[in-house]
Amino acid sequence: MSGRTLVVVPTYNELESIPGALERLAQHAPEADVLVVDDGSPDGTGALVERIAAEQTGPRAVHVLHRTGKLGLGTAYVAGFRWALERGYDVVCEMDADGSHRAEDLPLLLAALDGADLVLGSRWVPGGSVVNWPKNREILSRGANTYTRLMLGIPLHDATGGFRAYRADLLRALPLGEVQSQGYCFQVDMSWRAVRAGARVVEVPITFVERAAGASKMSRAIVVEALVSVTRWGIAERSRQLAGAFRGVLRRA
Ligand SMILES: Nc1nc2c(ncn2[C@@H]2O[C@H](COP(=O)(O)OP(=O)(O)OP(=O)(O)O)[C@@H](O)[C@H]2O)c(=O)[nH]1
Ligand SMILES: [Mg+2]
Repeated sequence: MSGRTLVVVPTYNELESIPGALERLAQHAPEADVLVVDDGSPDGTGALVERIAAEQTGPRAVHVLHRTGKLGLGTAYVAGFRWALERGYDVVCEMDADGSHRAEDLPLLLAALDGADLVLGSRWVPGGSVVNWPKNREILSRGANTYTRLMLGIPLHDATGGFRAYRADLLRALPLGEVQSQGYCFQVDMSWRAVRAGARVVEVPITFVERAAGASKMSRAIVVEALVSVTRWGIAERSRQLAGAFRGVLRRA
């Protein structure tokens, strides 16, 4: 899909990874502007991105949104989405800074947006893959996605992934102020809200590469948040469906 595109990249201590990520984006998606949302990284990621932004010579602009401290991935993305909507971007993408999401896959996501409102870069559809991921991470991710699909009844194979492209119109239609989730849960929350809003959500295969430098921010708390929320949402959804069916039976009786 054409139109002005912004790639939102959240960072917390990604000093080693962010220069390469920005370089590869310039190479593979030269028209897309970038917004790095940095949570006051103690390693100086924010200041480094400021320097890189000032040196840009190509067609794209690099911006930095500095936040005061580590406020979480969900609020970082919501802040980035708001920033994009205020500036009239047509397409807003999410991408990690750590090299796991390959800039060369971004044009595939953007192309698929022609027939969709939200495109998910997916590890768990035919053609998708993970590189250098420990077996336990793969089992966790596959398991979490199967559980999410069954609990919520949505036909998505990688609702926890954070490499995606949104039409700005969809983001405008979703109640961003209501989204409390962080971590993987944020990605599931947004996918589910999109499906319930009637959006066209499609998945395209990506190759996901384990980070080569820096530390993961994945934690037990992030996994528990996702598990608890998906279970809660699933039960609420089933109760709604049951109540609807029950009302139907009563009407017919
Ligand atoms: N602004 C901001 N960025 C964050 C925060 N937590 C994580 N990030 C960034 O979000 C992206 C994904 O975080 P990762 O640590 O790679 O987490 P992950 O991809 O789920 O886990 P790994 O597979 O271990 O890398 C990276 O670019 C992080 O720097 C946060 O609280 N605030
Ligand atoms: Mg990562």
